Amino acid sequence: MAEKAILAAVRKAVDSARVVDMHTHIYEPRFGGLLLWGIDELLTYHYLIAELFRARPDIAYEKFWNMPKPAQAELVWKELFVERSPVSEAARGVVTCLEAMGVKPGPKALAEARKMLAGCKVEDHVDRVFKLAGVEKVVMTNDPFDDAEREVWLAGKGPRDDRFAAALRIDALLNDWPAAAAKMRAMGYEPSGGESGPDAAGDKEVRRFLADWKTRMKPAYLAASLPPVFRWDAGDLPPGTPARAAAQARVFSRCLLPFARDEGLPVALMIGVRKSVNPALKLAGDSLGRACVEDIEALCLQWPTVRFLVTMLSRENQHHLCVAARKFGNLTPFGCWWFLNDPSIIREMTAERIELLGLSVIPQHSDARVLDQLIYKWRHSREVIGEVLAEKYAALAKAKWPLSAAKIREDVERLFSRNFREIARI
Ligand code: FIX
Ligand code: ZN
Repeated sequence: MAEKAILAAVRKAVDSARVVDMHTHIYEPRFGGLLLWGIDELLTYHYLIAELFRARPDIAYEKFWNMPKPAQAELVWKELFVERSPVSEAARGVVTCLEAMGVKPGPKALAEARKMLAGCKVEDHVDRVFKLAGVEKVVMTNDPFDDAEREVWLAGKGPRDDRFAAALRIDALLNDWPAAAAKMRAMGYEPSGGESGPDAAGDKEVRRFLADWKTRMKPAYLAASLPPVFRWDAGDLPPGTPARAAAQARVFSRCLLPFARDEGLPVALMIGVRKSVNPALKLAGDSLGRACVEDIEALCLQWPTVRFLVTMLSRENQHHLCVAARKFGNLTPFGCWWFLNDPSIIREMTAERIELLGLSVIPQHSDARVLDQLIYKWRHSREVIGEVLAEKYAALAKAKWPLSAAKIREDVERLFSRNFREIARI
């Protein structure tokens, strides 16, 4: 194939690939208000709120939080889209969404978008956004410790929309054992043990809890977000280990990992978040820290039958994570998470992943919190991932390797859906 034809074939394959988005915070419409959508939700996304306070550090946090959401959205629009050009990734994302939905981008677009979406049925908007984003299926983030969400699951309101897979998210169990144990007791479980985690009987109750929610949710994987430093092995607790770390290690090694192994469930670990570095920013107040990839290597070595999906929040961890994945076939890096989901870093991460791991990675997830974000998060990512892939195929062609549009399509499908489907067995 001539280079021009290759570039066109790669661009076509990447832009038309049907995506399975393995990590989002969006919900099926049956979850009601938990599914965020529309222009006011787009503008009050926590990424943009952080950027608003950079543009207007004079605004008191509480004053902003006490404003009704439409007023918050109007303030973000004024400061980041009218007073300034929306050049940041999160702001440009809103512009991409507006343009894709047929709203003429510009200072008047907020009013026009509100008018266009007013009275729109959420189910129709789901269909429209999935089509515009080229997304076939998303994985939700489902937290049994969230009271509002738990009610929906317990009510058993169906039928489920099979475009939305579940993920059983158990941060609370790992990162705040005493509070999780209290909630489990209120749900009718007996997680015996103390501040430092469950005892033997408590381990059984935690596994019963996990089994009940696995039956209810039918999750694609178990998921947890972890701080940069975390303990996962109760066997190596030095004397004087703080109770919180001891509890985390006990729940991880005596409940979560054996359960995942026995049930054949993949474990998705999102590592490196430092919660509430600036509490006044609420969801926008989290930051990151460099984690220890050696711990992930040890985890993969000790649990060889568990399939680990790992994303890390620090740019400095990415290369070592790729090398670790070369050592362990049960480790698959995924996504350019959160502060890494920017074209300049997606380009760097995708190139080093393809160079070190070939087609055996999951290059992206959206982390969409607002339904409409699927449009921009995937359009922006396809743009960059396509450029990186085109360069690799052009180099193959230069060395006279035979290429075809069909083979390129097949390769691209692995990256955008097949690798995840095979790991999650969905
Ligand atoms: O832990 C997570 O799932 C993170 O992705 C979120 O907590 C975070 O707020 C987010 O949405 C980042 O994109
Ligand atoms: Zn997330």
